[in-house]
Amino acid sequence: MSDKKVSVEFVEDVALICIDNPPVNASGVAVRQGLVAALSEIKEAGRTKAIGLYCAGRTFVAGADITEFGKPPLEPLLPDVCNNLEDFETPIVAVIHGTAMGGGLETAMGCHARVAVPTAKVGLPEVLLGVLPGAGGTQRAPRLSGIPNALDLILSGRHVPAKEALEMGLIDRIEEGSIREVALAAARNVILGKLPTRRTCDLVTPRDDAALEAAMAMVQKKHPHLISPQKCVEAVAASVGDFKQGLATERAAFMACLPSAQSKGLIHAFFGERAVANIPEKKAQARDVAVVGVIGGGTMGSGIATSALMAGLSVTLIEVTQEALDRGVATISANLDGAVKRGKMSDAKRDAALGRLTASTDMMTLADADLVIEAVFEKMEIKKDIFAKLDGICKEGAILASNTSYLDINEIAAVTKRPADVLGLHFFSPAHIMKLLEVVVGTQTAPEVVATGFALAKTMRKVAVRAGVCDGFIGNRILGHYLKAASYLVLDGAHPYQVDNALERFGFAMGPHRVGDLAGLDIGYMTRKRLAPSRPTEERYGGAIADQLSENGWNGRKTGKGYYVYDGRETHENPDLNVILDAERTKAGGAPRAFSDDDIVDRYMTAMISEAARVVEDGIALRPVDVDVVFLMGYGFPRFRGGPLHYADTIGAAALVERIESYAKEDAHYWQVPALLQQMAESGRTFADMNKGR
Ligand code: T1G
Repeated sequence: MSDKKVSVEFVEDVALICIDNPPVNASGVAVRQGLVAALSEIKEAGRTKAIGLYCAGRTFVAGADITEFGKPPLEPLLPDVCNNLEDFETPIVAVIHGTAMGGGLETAMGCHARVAVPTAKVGLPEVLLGVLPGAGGTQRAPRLSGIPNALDLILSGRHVPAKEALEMGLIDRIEEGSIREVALAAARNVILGKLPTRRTCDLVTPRDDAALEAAMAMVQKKHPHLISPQKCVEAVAASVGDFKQGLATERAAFMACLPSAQSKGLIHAFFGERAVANIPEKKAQARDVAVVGVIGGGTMGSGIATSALMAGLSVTLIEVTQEALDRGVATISANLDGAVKRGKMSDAKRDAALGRLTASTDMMTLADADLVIEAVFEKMEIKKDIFAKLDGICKEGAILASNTSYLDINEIAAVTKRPADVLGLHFFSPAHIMKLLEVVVGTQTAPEVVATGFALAKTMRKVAVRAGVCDGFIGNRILGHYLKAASYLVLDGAHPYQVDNALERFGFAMGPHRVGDLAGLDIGYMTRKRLAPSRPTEERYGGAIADQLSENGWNGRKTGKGYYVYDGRETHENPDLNVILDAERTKAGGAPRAFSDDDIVDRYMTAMISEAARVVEDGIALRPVDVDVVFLMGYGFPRFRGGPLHYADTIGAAALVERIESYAKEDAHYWQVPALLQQMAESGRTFADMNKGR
């Protein structure tokens, strides 16, 4: 197959330019060079009256080639290619299918008209990568659709369906048919005067200072940490003036964002969410899953059932009593209503989903399920009893999964005669909203069962990360470790509110105490009691303050009081907290001292990175990026920082080792240098190096 990315086909007085650069026709340098060459070829031929530009494969250009970011720019640059298209003397019609994103839509806006098939979507999602449309998008979109629409598109990064794009003025027509035929017909319509064309740069953007001011205020409030949203607004503002000056303003803004750590973090996140699908079992044949059994209709079970129903699967929900079953069904129904309210599904789809739900108190109903997910109490004995029963009930080849958040999958598998069909599917609450799924692989889990877990995640529009078996797998194991660091900070003098505020300024959606109140402080309380027998004697106990809160019945939001007091939608400081802090600090015998916000962030992050390094070292996570994706998708880690181990590379292993060694002077048991980090400090290897090619 020729590696030519762009071809020209002459059909009488029409020329068709076809871009063919799988998988998504990203406009890498070969595509850009090919487009320039195609225009020269057409000019040379001299007989063309109109041009149709379209793409082969599943989509129109999905954007600039993000893999080129951070490397020396290769001519011709995309902005120049878009200007070449616009300046070309023969009218060009872009024909859009799939998703014309970023540089793809910019390429289309550089053309003289745009036609889309009904299923096409367009967007300018560059802000999600920490940059902004850098090939004229901030100047052409406002000229075509006005400043409010352009700001909506550019600041949200959302995918706009063809019909809405037509209403916005981004496209001119919607036509059915095969892409090449639509392109040929569109070009012919130009020649017949049936499809008007114009240079976008000749249009004038209507002033709208109010929209610009409102947008700037919104991004400063909503994204105080981020650079590119404000730069987006500034660039769009320039679109009311001279076009070439506007392009220069856009270029400057783009170049201010591109080298930023934020953009590097967001791009790491983008590729990371795809890299985690690269597992050893990738080639194994996943089993078909049409009917999913869910045991337990509590928060998790009903959330999992909702997610499966929304993905088009049939669900059999099992509970022990009719009352519990009714509660589960009611929760599922409420979850689906919420999805309709959020515009995630239509009424009809909601009704169809409920039609696929079977609810029963009889486990025999699971006999024909393809995969069963147990989501009951986190008690090993209860789970073992259920898996032993399932083993006898479920058909051969059915997969048995536990939603346990930390228990040993191997121990559960051992009570069945089918350990190869057993794995962990650890969903995150609320399961019908959170995208992360830890697929926990037991020592005997068969490759096709792992592959089925990943296929199920894709069906449920979740991101699966492969995890080995240990207490807490990837996320909760690391969480348990760094929460101890937070508790030591508080015992040593930092106020819980200062810890929360410092970490929220770092970029976390919520600090650990606010998260604890939201999840329920009793969860941590029960975990500490569960782990108490195995806690090493030399380990400093940090849970006394949280224990006091739980023993007072103050378990957070659900009880109206925890670290904070909750009054409806209002959150206030807990006036009884300081007495507990003083009492427990006195009991601990330390001398409370002040910590700066930086101290707090450094200790918290160093603790997180240390345990994350051990999780990689132990092979519980396949790669560092897998840990990053777990924390980005499941623990509110700030996306622009790329995840704990991407962030670790910005500090450097040697500096991290130094920090741990200095902290170890206070607590040599807790602060130990992970062997992997020590090796990295000596060799200069980075976590990014460990991700390469894996
Ligand atoms: N560059 C390079 N590779 C890309 C890519 C891109 N723009 N988009 C996708 N891929 C890879 C992806 O990593 C995966 O690789 C494969 O293609 C399939 O992707 C100047 C500067 C288009 C909605 O942000 O949103 O233009 O894992 O699994 O689910 O203003 O891809 O198979 O090896 O996501 O069908 C702006 C990013 C770029 C769009 C398709 N564009 N892409 O989703 O497939 S910046 C974007 C997407 C820019 C200009 C600026 C999605 C998709 P692998 P996939 P999908």
